[in-house]
Amino acid sequence: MKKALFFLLAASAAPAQDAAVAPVSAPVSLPASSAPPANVPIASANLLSVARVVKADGVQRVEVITDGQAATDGDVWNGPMAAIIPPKGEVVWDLGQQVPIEAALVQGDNNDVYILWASDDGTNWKQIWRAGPYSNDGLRTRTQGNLGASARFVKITGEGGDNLYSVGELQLYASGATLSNPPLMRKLPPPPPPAPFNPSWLVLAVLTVGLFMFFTRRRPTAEAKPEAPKS
Ligand SMILES: [Ca+2]
Ligand SMILES: [Ca+2]
Repeated sequence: MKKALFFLLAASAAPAQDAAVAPVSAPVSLPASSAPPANVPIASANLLSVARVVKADGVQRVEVITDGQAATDGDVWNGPMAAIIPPKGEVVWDLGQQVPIEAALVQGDNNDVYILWASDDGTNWKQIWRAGPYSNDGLRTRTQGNLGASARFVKITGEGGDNLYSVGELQLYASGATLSNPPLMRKLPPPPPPAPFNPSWLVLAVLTVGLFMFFTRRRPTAEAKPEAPKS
């Protein structure tokens, strides 16, 4: 009984916390430390990461061109991390607004030329970079700075080579300094599939076991000595 009376007195003596809360409608001034963080500088971003594809007729896996991932250089030209662009095909992006383009990175099939185009209106185009062929096979990364371009629309096309075009990644930067540390994730190629089962090994194993059992059972009879004639 004394314990219950103690808690009753303690509760009545405690300050009413709800009364200390400011009304919801009261103006609130945040301290300086609560200000939102500064935006990530656009100079280090891939301008195509927020672009919209407006044309990609006949292109397979167009989404992998701007997903920020690239296969290891030397990977097969038509693997799952590369978009296949048909001959005379093109991929066109809308960057949303006119932006400066100072540097670019493209990973494409080694034996072709990949051309980067820029446009202010999506109709009149000018070449701003021709990424030439590469000596070694497979997907290969090319980079270029000092482009000094500005565009709202960009596109990439393939030319020359063997008429088989693929692009694993295309990135555009507002600063050439981004080329030293591009926002790019390299992925190792998938492991090769297991070797197919060769039935000839099974046939050889069965024959070996069969021959062993055959000769093992016949040996006592073949080696049995003839019984000596009785005198
Ligand atoms: Ca090619
Ligand atoms: Ca990619």
